[in-house]
Amino acid sequence: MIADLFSEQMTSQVQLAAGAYWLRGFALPQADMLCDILTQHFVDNPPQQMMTPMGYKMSVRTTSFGQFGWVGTERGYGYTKKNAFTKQPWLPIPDSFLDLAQQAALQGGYKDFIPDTCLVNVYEVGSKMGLHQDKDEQDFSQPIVSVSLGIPAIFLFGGAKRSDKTTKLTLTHGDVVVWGGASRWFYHGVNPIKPDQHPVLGKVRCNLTFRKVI
Ligand code: MD6
Ligand code: FE
Repeated sequence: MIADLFSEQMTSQVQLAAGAYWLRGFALPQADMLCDILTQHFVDNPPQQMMTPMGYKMSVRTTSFGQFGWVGTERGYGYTKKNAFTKQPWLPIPDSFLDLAQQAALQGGYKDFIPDTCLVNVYEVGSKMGLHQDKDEQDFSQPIVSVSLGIPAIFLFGGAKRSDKTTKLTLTHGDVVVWGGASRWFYHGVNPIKPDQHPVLGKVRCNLTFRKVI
């Protein structure tokens, strides 16, 4: 009974905009398992600091699963079929990750979400991501599903214009944000991560972002 009450408190759904939802605690039941798989993945596919088109190194470190992996270079952002670090194709998205992404999309009203990429971002204290739109994909009919693990982050969710007001959400271990439809192109970003400690991941935040590229 106490456990039930507790888990109810940890899960709630907040609408952020048309087609955008914050699913608090949605991934909590699977969160530790996700962390285990990630930790294994990092051994052979170590997260790398990507570049911005302006020639700066991003503060987050990135790796991927799926048919496509997200890359940032001085020539721009995009997707590649191979990991430039290992020269090998990216490993398939684990079924447990796919199930979670699909369930979260469904909760946001998006049916038949079959992502072909899972971007993994590793944030250390001070890592951040400036306000941007996700527009490196070809299929904008599909939503973005973002899963937070580890220490908290302040996530900024804005509107269609960079200058639109942003909502600040504190995302914690197991939170999921889904956005698509009218909000598929909405600006978003992550404030510099503050020092904290998570029992499983330690001093880092990991973020999984599922998308359909083609
Ligand atoms: C996050 N990441 O790591 C959010 N978008 O919490 C992103 O919004 C993102 O890492 C486009 C391309 C790469 C990203
Ligand atoms: Fe993004």
